[in-house]
Amino acid sequence: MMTRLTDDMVKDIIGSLDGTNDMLMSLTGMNTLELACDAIGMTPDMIDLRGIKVGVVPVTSGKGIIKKFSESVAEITSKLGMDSFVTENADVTGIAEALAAGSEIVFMADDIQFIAVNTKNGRFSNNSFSTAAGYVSALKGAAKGLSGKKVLVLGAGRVGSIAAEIMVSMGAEVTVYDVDTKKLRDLSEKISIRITEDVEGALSSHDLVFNASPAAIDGRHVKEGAIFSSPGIPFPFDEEGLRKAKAVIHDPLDIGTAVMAVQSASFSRPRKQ
Ligand code: 2YH
Repeated sequence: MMTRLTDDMVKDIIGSLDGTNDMLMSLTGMNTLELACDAIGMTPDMIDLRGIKVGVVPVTSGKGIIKKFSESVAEITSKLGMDSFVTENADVTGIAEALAAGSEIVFMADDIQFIAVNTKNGRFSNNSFSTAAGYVSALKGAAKGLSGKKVLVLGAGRVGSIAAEIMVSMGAEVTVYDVDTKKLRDLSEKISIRITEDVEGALSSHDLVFNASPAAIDGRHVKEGAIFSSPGIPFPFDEEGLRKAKAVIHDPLDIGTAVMAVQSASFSRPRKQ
């Protein structure tokens, strides 16, 4: 299932960026920039993001423009030190405008893909990988490492599958749940995971959960003291779940966009040692 942000989810992002930064700092020990770098195996001193020109192009195709989406992407990347702007025009005319202004990175999203193209070399980052990598880093920070740890992944869609793969490569013991058992079996043929069809049992026996599912999480099954890294939208927790969880890492756009920005910049900016 493809999750799409709504006007309502996006309307307060710009005002809440400092709050997300503080939340990440206190829960993971990394701020947004440090987390975004960590997600792609770097540290902030390895890359200079200051002044990189970023054009964000609103896209009208499919379900159309999400109010403040492009403005939020521009603000998230500005906070990382980039020189960002939203094009006045949408679609192809907007892309031409971004290129004519000398943008090194062009962000744009339709209903399926959200990408950040590096115009110096045509390489691009995408939101699914970046969201998975960013939230894995957040979980790793909050759990003080994932190697040898048991992690439950809810949802075997694009983000959940990539996250499972990254965490397996980090040496975590990954169990995946999805309502669609075919998706589960397909994934287990590709990477070394356990699969479960018992979401309640899995939730109540895991301290670490990566939630990449759009489904609600019933607080009755949440394990006391569990840590959730939860890119899934809409926000899935009830009061009981929030009370029992030690930490819930969630934001609608910042983490994935910040990782996209740093990764796309890394395609053209040299990595300092
Ligand atoms: O939210 C989305 C898609 N679900 C992409 C998800 C990728 N993981 N797209 C945003 C659409 C933005 C709109 N076209 C605009 O305002 O430009």
